[in-house]
Amino acid sequence: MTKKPIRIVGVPMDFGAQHRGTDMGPSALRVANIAAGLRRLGYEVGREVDIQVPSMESRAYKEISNMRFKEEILDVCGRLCARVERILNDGDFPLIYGGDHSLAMGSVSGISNHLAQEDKKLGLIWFDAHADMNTAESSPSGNIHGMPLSALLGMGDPDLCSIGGPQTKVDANNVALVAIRDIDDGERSAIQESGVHAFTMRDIDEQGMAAVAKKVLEIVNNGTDGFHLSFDVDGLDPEIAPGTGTRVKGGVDFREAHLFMENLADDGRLTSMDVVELNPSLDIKNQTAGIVKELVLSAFGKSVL
Ligand SMILES: [Mn+2]
Repeated sequence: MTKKPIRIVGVPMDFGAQHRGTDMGPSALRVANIAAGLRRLGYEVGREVDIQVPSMESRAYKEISNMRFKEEILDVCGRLCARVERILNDGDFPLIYGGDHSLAMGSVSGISNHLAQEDKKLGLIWFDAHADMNTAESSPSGNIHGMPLSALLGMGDPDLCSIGGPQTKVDANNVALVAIRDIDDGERSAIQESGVHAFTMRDIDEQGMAAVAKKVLEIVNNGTDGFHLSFDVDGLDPEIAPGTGTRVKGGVDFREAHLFMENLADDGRLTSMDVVELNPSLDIKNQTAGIVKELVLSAFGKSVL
């Protein structure tokens, strides 16, 4: 596996979430010092940058909205999209520190734009307890972090769907959801109608993570030129990863998560990654950031032998 230089981009944003605090995620990941671990594995890690995000307190509060802070999120995602596209054009690997999951509309749009220049396509792994496939119409909360995957598939609000350009960002055929276990009623039909591939916790329990990882890699590599991992911390079991705002029991355990990441590393076609929804104000002594660090290093090839 070639070791592309890694470029870390912090996105300290919590506009898309219900609970405040994901804006502190990049700091917590830096305290865990993922970059030092990556350098020990032999990667060049460049100077880290942040996308500037205004604080929620500086904005007019919109109490009633089916897309809370839409304008702010569009602005942040548009700038993140351009940044990610530039990093990929330089031949480097973008590693995004979130921030709430709405930022994936920006990062994945940037990858899509980069590959579209050469008529290429991407695959997408959505590791998450949720499907994030609501639209403004179906969302029970109006929180945009529950909508990014539908927007990337071209479903829902036209503005959210058009970050970085009007094209659909990823084919549903090349999308694999992993670890899902909490789906809103409106999302169930969206999953079925869209054609995305969903691997629930039941699939992982019955088939084992090795078999699920193999299927996931077949889906995201089918006719594509690499795949992106959007890693929502809430996909993990809350026992090991308490530092997130939307905890759901019965998630992926430490060994399963490691095995999954090791399989991605062995595959060698991972182009880019987001780590999202880490909320240090809900964590215990930065334990969740520490777990995430170990998993990220596994995805970049850290192994026992
Ligand atoms: Mn999510």
